[in-house]
Amino acid sequence: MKALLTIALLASAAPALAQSPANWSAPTKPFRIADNLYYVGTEGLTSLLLTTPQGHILIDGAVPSAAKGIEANITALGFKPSDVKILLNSHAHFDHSGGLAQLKTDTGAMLAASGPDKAALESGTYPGSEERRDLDFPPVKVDRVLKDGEKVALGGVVLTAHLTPGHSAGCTTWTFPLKVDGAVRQAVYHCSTSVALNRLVSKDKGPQYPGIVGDYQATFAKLKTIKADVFLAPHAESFKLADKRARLGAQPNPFVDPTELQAAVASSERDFKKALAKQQEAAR
Ligand code: 4NZ
Ligand code: ZN
Repeated sequence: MKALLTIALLASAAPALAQSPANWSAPTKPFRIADNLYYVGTEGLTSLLLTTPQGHILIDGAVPSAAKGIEANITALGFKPSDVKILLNSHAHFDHSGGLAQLKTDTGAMLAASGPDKAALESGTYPGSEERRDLDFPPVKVDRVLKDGEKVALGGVVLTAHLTPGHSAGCTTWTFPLKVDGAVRQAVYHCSTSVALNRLVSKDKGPQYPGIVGDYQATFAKLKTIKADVFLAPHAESFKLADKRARLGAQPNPFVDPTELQAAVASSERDFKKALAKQQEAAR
C-alpha cells in the first residue's frame, strides 16, 4: 500500500521533460561574423566570442554538454580558451548558461551578470520552477554584478548591459559597436522576450516571479528605443543564422539588417499578448 502510494505521488508530481532539440548540442564550425566577432556556439544555441589584444570576451555557454565544443571552436579559430578573460550571459536558463560553469573552470575567466539573474546562476535552477529538476544546470559563481546601463570593457571593446527582464528576471540585452564592411555599426544581442515556459498568471502557483507581466511590458517599450544594425540572439533560428552564414562573403555583410530587431520585438510582443490572454483565461 505504501509503495503504491509512493508511486502514485511520484507519477502526479512528474514534471514535463525539458525540450532539448538535437541542434542545441550539435557541433557546428565556428566562423567570423565581422571584425573581432565570432560565432562559437552549437548549431542551435549561440555563443559569441569578441576578441581583443588584451584577451577575449565570451557571451553565453549554451547547454552544459556544449562547453567543450565551444572551447574546441575557440581553438579552431586560432584563439586560446585561456585568453578568455570575461564571461557574460543573456539569461540564466540551462540552454544559455548551462555551459558557463565548465567554461569558467577551463578558461579561468570572471563572470559578470545582472543582479536579478545572479541567484539563478549560482543555484543552477529555474526560479519559480525549482521543482523542474530537468531545467537545472551546473551552478556558476558571479564575480561582478551588473546594473542596467553598466559597461563591460576589455582591450578597447566596450559592451553595454541593458536589463530587459521578463523572459528571466535579469535577462540582459547587450549592445556593442562592431566594424562591418568598413563602417562602425551597432550590434545587439537580444536576450529574449519569448514567454516559453513562464507563468505570467496562474491561479495556484502564482506568476513565475512577482512583477513578470510589468517587466515584459517595460522591456518591449525599452527595446523599441534600441537601434540595431546587426541583430544577434541566443537561439540561432531567431536571427536566421544558417541563412546568413551561407551568404557570408557577400557585400553587404548579410548580418547587417537594421529592420530585424524591431520586427522581432513586434512579433514577440504579439505572441506575448496572446499568451497573456490565454493564461488569464485559464486562470479564471
Ligand atoms: S528558452 C525550454 N530558454 O526559453 C527551456 O528558450 C528553455 C527555453 C525553451 C524551452 N524547455 O525546456 O522546453
Ligand atoms: Zn530562456
